[in-house]
Amino acid sequence: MRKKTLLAGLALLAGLGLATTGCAGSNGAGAAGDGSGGDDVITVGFAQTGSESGWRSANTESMKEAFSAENGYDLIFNAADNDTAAQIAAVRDFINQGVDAIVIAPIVEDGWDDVLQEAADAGIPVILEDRTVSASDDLYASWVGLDFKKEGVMAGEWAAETFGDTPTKMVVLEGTTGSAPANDRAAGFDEAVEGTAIEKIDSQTGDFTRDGGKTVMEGFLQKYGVDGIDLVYAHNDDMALGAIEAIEAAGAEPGVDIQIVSIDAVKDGMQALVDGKINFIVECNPLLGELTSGLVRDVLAGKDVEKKVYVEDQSFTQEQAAEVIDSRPY
Ligand code: GZL
Ligand code: ZN
Repeated sequence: MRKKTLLAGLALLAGLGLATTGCAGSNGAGAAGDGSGGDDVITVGFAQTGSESGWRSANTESMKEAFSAENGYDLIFNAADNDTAAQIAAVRDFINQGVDAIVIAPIVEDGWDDVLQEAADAGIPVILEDRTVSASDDLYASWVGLDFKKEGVMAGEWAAETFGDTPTKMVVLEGTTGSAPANDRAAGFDEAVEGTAIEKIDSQTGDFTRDGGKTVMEGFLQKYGVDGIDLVYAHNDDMALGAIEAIEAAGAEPGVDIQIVSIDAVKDGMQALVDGKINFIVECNPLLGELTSGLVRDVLAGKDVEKKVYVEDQSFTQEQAAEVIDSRPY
C-alpha cells in the first residue's frame, strides 16, 4: 500500500483544533448513526492503552477533543491500564453495544485476530491509531500514527554521529514488551548503529513509565556502576526522566557522565533536554485525534481510505529545544 505521509504541521494544526471546523461542517454526512444518540451522532468506542506516560495523556486529550459531542460524536472511552486482556474485553464490549465504529491504540501487536474478526462480523469498522497490530490489515479499515522504526533510526543516527568509533557502553530502556513502538524503535536504532563502537551491554523494559525507567536504571547502575555506562537509549521520555532520577541519586550528572537519547518530545522531556540532562530527543507526535476522526467519518461514509496514514516526526538537539519549547502544544 502507498504510504501517505502527512506534514507534522497538519497534525499540529489539527491538534490545535483549527481543522475541527472542517470536519464538524460535514457532520452526519453518510454517518451510520444507529440512532442511539440522535440520527446524526456517531457512536465511537475508543480503547486506549491506559495512562502510562505524558505522551499518552496528550494523545487521549487530542482524541477526546476530536471525538467531542460538538463534533457530532458520542464517545465511549476506555483506558485499559496497560492490560491487554482488559483492552480486548473493552473492544468486545463495544461490539456488544453496537457502536458505529471502534478506535484502538493496541497495547501490544499480537492477540488481536479474534476480536477484530468479531468486529468485522458485526459490521463495525475498526480504525487503529498510534500503535498497530500484527493481524492482517484486512481486519481493520485504516491505521494512523508514527513511523516507529524511523524514530529508532533517527535516535541511532544521532548516537552513531556522536559516539562513532569511540568505544561506548549503552543500556536500553525498552518500551512495553510486544508493543509496536518497542519492537520497531529497537530495530531501527540497532540498524543505525551497526558497525559503530556502540555496544549494547543491557536492555530491559521499563513499560514506558517513569517509575519503570527509574527502577531499571537503578538496576543497571548497581550492575555496571556509573563508569560502566556511557549512553542510555530510552524508548520514551518518561523512562528517560526516571533514569535521570536514578543517575542523580547515584551522584552522577545525566547528560554529561551518562548521555541520554530519547523519543517522544513531551513537555517534561523537552525541559530536561533544555536543562542538559537529556542530549537528543526524537519527536513522536501524539496529536492524532483530528486525523483519526477524519478517517472514521470517511470510512462510515463508505469512502476509500489509505490503509496506513503516517504523521511526520522531527528531532531536537538541546539548542533546538530551547528555541521551540514555549511554543509547543504538548
Ligand atoms: C508511541 C506511543 C508510546 C509513546 C510512549 O506512539 O505508543 O506509548 O512513545 C507511550 O510514551 O506510552
Ligand atoms: Zn478533520
